Parts: sequence; C-alpha cells; structure tokens
Amino acid sequence: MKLYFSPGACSLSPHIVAREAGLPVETVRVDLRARKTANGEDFLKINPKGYVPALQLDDGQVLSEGAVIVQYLADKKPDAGLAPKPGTMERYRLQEWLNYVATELHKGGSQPKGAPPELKDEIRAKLAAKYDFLVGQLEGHDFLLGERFTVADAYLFTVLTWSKNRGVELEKWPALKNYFERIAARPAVREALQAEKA
Ligand SMILES: N[C@@H](CCC(=O)N[C@@H](CS)C(=O)NCC(=O)O)C(=O)O
Repeated sequence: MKLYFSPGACSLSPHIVAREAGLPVETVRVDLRARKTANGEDFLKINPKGYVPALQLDDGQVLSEGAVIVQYLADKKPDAGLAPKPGTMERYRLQEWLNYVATELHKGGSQPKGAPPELKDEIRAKLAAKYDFLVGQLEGHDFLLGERFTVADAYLFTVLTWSKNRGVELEKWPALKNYFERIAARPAVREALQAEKA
C-alpha cells in the first residue's frame, strides 16, 4: 500500500496508524501546491479531490478521507487493537469521535486565509470552547475511548499539533497538553513525525 502525505498535514494520522499497526505502507510525499508527488506524478490522477491523505491499495484502488483510511488500516490488523470490532457499540463511539475531529476540530477550527480578523477570532473562540469540552471528556482516562489508544487518538493528536498556529496554545489546557504529550511519546508517533521531517 502507498500512503500519499504532506508533512504536518492531516495525513499524519493514517501515517501514525500504519506504524502503530506495523503495516508495510510506503509513504509518498505530495507537493500540495503543485499537486505533484515526489516521483513527479500528477497527484490529481491519483486523488482527483486533490488532497491528502490518500491510500493506494495493492489492487490499485485509491481510498480517501482520513477518518475512513484509519479504520481501513486498523481493520487490516485487528490484533493491534486500534479500533473496536465493526458493528459493536464501541465502534460507533469511535466513529462518533472520528467524525467530531474531522468536522468540528479539523475543518471547523481552520481559519480561512484572508478572512477578516473578527471571523478568525470567532473561529478561535469556538475552538477554545471545544478544547474545554475535550478536557471534560478525557477526565479519568488516558485516551478518547478509555484506556486504549485508538485511531481516533491518532487523528485528534494530529489536529492538536496545529494548536499554536491556530492561536489556541495547549498550555491553557494542561490536561489536553498531557494527553498530547502522552501520545507524542509513543514510539510509532515519534517515528512518523521523524520520517515526515526527512
Ligand atoms: N475531507 C478530507 C480533507 C483532507 C484535507 O483537508 N487535507 C488537507 C491537508 S490537512 C489538504 O490536503 N489540503 C490541500 C488542498 O485541499 O488543496 C479528509 O478528511 O481526509
């Protein structure tokens, strides 16, 4: 399988998951502005949506949408315990979190370039309220679904790496900062971050 990624983008989430699962996934860097891969391929021919992440399967099919890719990868290695079994209530809880991270935090927290300062302030204030909510949700356990790291944590961690740029410093939310640091210390996460820098 090939994972198309851009350093520091939301593709870090499936990158972490692939490493957590120990799956043999080749990573291919994409220049998002030029829409070209590091091998000079036209990225739009691989993912016509033009964004990362995209996962090319061994049969040539391409799967997009980060929240779906991470579940696909987790289901390839069920023993790694990165997602509850499909069809269980716990799996719906995982999907509930993935959807929340994708819509409310990833997209909902992004400040459009060139937007008026009042709009940026409003987006930042809403994001801060969502960080308050997350702190409440994480109370009493280490990860979103309890004591076990799942693909939802890989996605939330990825979105939290953008906090400083978004003007919501994690220092203001010590419990969220602890959660972030707990995940940052995982070997697979460190490896993924290191590999994206190279
Ligand atoms: N709906 C997609 C959104 C992916 C996305 O926003 N990717 C960003 C990086 S975090 C991107 O590639 N942006 C470049 C572009 O849209 O031109 C998903 O959830 O995977």
